[in-house]
Amino acid sequence: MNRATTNSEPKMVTMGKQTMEMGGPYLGWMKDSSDLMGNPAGLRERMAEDGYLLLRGLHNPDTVLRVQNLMCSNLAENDQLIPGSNPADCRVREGAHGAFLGGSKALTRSNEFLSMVESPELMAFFADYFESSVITYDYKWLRVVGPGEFTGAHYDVVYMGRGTRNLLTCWSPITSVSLDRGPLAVLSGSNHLQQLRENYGEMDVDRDHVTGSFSNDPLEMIRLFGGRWLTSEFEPGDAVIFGMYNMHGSLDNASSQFRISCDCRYQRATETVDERWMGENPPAHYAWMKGETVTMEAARKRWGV
Ligand SMILES: O=C(O)CCC(=O)C(=O)O
Repeated sequence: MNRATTNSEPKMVTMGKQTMEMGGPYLGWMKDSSDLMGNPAGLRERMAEDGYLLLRGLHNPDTVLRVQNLMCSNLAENDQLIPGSNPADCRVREGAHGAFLGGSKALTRSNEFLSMVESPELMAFFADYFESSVITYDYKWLRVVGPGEFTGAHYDVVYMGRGTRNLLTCWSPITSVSLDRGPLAVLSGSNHLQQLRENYGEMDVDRDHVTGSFSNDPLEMIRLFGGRWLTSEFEPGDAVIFGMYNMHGSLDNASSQFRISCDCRYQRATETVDERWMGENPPAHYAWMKGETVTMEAARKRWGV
């Protein structure tokens, strides 16, 4: 079930400032795979087909709400919200912007946050999925996305591909995310683009000094690769899990509220890890966007895409 408002007016949204109609040729709903929870073989099969799993209530919503509370209080204390407004509404103060809080120790190492993204239930879910003991990267990606902001289309492998490629991203909303509040979007069929895996998908942003997003133009992506963008509305507790070769980004945050979400990584404990994301002080990206950088446009010319 998707949580769209159902009225007869076509719902128009934007991604990278390009307008698309919800349910039209370029944008549709993600498939809900929640009915497969408890059936790891079914989940793996769905993942192999679709490249993503939308799972409602994967996290305990109360645990997520505690993180929401922490984040909203932090935004209020830092004068990012409209004075006097309810912090839980995340109403953005004039002139305030979103922030990437990946690696922030105060937030991502807090008990509240770790109780959500390293909960015994979540680790057990991944252990069942992988049929193995599992680990999660110590570094956590935490995003506060402001009005007008969005994420361009990319494969995660270009940012974290030095260990096993059998690494999963778990994207989790911390606030409610309506269609207007910049939800995650995936490009259907993008997990089956063999050639793209072999050129773009072999890139490493720190080694190659290349900007990471393949494109900020969602319609160009469809012209090049076919498929449709798929998205959903989300509530705390929901998650979307996908692999390293799933093209994704987000719709524009067209609301006046921050969208808060996190994306964390899980893999078999027995496989190699990308050391940039491990340890008490993960090195993280050490060369990306530093010094001379090759534009994605130039890299794409070289690959002929
Ligand atoms: O939340 C977003 O805007 C982007 C998320 C993302 O790129 C990821 O989960 O890998």
